[in-house]
Amino acid sequence: MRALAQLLCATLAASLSLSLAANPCCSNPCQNRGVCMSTGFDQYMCDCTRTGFYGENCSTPEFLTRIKLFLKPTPNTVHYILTHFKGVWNIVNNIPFLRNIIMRYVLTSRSHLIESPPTYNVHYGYKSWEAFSNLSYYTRALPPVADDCPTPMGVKGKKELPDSKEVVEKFLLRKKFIPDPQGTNMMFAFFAQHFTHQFFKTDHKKGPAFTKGLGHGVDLNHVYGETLDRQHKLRLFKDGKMKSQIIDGEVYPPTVKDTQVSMIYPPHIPEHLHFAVGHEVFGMVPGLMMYAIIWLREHNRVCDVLKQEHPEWDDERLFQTSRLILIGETIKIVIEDYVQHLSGYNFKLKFDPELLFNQQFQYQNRIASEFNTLYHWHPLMPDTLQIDNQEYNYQQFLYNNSILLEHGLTQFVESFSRQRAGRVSGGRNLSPAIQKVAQASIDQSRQMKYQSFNEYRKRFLLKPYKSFEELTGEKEMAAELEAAYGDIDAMELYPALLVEKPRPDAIFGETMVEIGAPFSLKGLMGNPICSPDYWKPSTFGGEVGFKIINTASIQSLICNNVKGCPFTTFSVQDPQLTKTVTINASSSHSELDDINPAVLLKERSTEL
Ligand code: ACD
Repeated sequence: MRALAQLLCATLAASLSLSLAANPCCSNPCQNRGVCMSTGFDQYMCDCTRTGFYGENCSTPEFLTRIKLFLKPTPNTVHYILTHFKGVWNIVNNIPFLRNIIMRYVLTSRSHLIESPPTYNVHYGYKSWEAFSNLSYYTRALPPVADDCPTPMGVKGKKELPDSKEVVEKFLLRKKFIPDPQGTNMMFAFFAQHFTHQFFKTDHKKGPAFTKGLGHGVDLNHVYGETLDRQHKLRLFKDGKMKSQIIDGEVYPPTVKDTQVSMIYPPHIPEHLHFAVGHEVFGMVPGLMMYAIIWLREHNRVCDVLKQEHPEWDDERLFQTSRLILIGETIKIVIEDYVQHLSGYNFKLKFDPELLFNQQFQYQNRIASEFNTLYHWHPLMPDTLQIDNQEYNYQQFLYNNSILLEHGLTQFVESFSRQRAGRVSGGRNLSPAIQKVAQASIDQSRQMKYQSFNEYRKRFLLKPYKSFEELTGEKEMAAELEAAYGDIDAMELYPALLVEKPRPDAIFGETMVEIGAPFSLKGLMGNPICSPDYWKPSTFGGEVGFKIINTASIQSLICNNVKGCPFTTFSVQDPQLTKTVTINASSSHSELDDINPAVLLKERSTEL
């Protein structure tokens, strides 16, 4: 009897110790992007294949790697060079050969950091056919922390993470609005929100790790609808055009009643203001509806241009070709205006798919969860919106399409171009009106088992921070963060991105750019229209369509579609420059086609 009891105890102890033995990969032993694989319950091996490193933990550099590491400047040095020496960059920008070499380097060095084809997702921390083929998951840059790890971040930090509400209140909430030193304006903020809603489309019914955006990139589903059914409801089926209505002589989207397209509007909004567009949430924010209207007008304008060139084409071909042109315009604007603005570089970025034609590059993309989380740039939002000298708080602004009709698009563009957005990194700049969104980002990151901020830094070739002070660049928040998290290696990705010390006079800290840029450039250039078989005039209806893409800018988009061609950029300008000068308000949109924004700016600045 006694012997039996002893045997039982021994078996129990053995099985207990087995189940308690931590998964050896929890401590992230493999360095330099080596892959950790458990071998038995308490052993692991690191797969260092093609990392340029070897050894048990892939920590010894090969000879060539050693030389590369020695010669490679730090990201902060590169950033400094790119954001200074304006005179030198002015020369480089004007020598196509040099500009191309540098742009090619930017594109390849960034996109090589993105696995393509994609690898992990929330349920698969190892390669699997399911993770590759199931498009309804967001992919992952790093596998999730395994369920059997001793702490939420693997082995580092406390057993429990600090309360997410407290994290938001202590470190993210705005005390006083901090304007972005790069001068980012609300035209930028709403462009960002509008543009990213085409590929950040979390399927809340399935959970934060899933997306409804099966195109995983710039497919303009937010203009045309995610499904064929929605697209067909929004189309006119004549001359390739989308349905629209005329209000006070201007083009607006059709109503929900006219299209039977589902949109989210609260019951108190009158039916005639239920505008129907590609994305069902765009009725919520008039800034989003403004861009939806502009792109709708642009689509129908491009159809007119194409029809003139191709009277022989049917509705379907005009529609499909216009869509490809608008995708091209979007990518051009995003690289040359939007990313250019964010970067603060004196080097002039260039959208030219040909730069990659002699490189190894996969024309495919999969949106990563971490990219979605990183892009929660809510500190951009000011406390109130100012339109035409009228101030709107969020309650007055949201779901209020009537203000679009009241002020008109010209006034919207002018006002948003003037209003400064908030700085994103540096901490404590989130409007209380949207604090719930930030809290949800933290909660969802935890649900999706994100690895620590420092693991993400390593994944994107950055040195892990050694202390909270190094992360924030100050002492007060650093001490409070240390008390909350216990260990810098247990700091979470999202709050860290928002409290990180910004680069000098910049909107972001180092990590936001060094992680954000690879996802962005891979996503933009991985679009099929950038591939050698697509990137040619015939894809876009000939030279005329190709030219629309190659000359697109945020200014030309506005000029071609908003009455009076109000001046715009993605940053606030000298107020002298931004005064509206109506250039022949009676001009039809197509007459404005050839307006060159550089000339416009020059004309305006000399006029004033
Ligand atoms: C570089 C270029 C400069 C990068 C500067 C800032 C990048 C920071 C965050 C991402 C910025 C923009 C995102 C734009 C587009 C997203 C497109 C996704 C398409 C699926 O140094 O590399």
